Amino acid sequence: MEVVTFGESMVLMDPDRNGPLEHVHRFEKRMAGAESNFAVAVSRLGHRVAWISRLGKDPLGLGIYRNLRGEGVDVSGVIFDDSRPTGLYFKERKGEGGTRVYYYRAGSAASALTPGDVRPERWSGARILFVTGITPALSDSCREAVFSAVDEARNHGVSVVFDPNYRAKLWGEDEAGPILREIAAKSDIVLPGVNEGRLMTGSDDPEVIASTLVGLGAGQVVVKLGPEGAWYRAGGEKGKVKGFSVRQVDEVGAGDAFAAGYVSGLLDGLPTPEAVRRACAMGALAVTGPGDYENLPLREELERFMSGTGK
Ligand code: KDG
Repeated sequence: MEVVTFGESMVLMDPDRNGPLEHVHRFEKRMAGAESNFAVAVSRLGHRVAWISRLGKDPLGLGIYRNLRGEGVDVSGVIFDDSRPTGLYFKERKGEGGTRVYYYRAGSAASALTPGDVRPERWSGARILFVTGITPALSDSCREAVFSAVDEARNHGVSVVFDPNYRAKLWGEDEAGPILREIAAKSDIVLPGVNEGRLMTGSDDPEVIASTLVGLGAGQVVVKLGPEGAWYRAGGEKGKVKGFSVRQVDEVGAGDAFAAGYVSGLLDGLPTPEAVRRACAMGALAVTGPGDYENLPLREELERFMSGTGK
């Protein structure tokens, strides 16, 4: 397995119209979860990826499991829990691709993940471990699982890629800031947005965010700037890469796609600015349609988009 990730996936209830949820009556059932979105993206780009989690032993959990297996993601490390449900989340559409989320995930199967579930023998041979700042917000045992996996990865020479993915509905900034900073300091690659950068460093300036995180111990930092592109710092190299302009339909999932693009660029041995450009293209494509992972491209589609010959 080249890439390993773990975290919570949920069923997403996606409304058929914009506006306050109390007036929406029809929803489409979809799949969501930052790490599984990432895993699908990596798999569609042609790399081997394993996703580890706990799912409820219920139809929602089985649907997620089958869906990911159908996407070519290795799900052999998934544990079904018959005492806790699969998590659920509702999206509210605010127009122009903007969203608000409502979680029904407290006490979910995934929130009972433990360090022992992410056993290193499962991922021997892996080059990358991808973790997000959502998992440590879910429960104490999830937080322990993240720290122990990061330490194990480092001991085994596996590069740790960290997307802070701050979710205000799960925890407050005072609690999240120090934890996210601690994980970032142990990571080889950190992929914050500007808000997450501010949370971890106190600065809104991408260059300062990157240099502060590197000063704390992070290897490389790529700060996401949305449609404007990204600012990177890797070794002695730094600079800005221009983004891609698309019509945004649903903003959720862009960061996961970005991370997958960057990781796939690294696995393919691309120079940093080109890996960042691929990451930006992935982020752009992810927002062009509804759903958190559905619009992720196959490698040929990504190449066509990046060469300007179509989506
Ligand atoms: O990055 C997208 C995810 O945030 C979404 O799919 C759901 O994992 C999710 C979360 O916790 O918000």
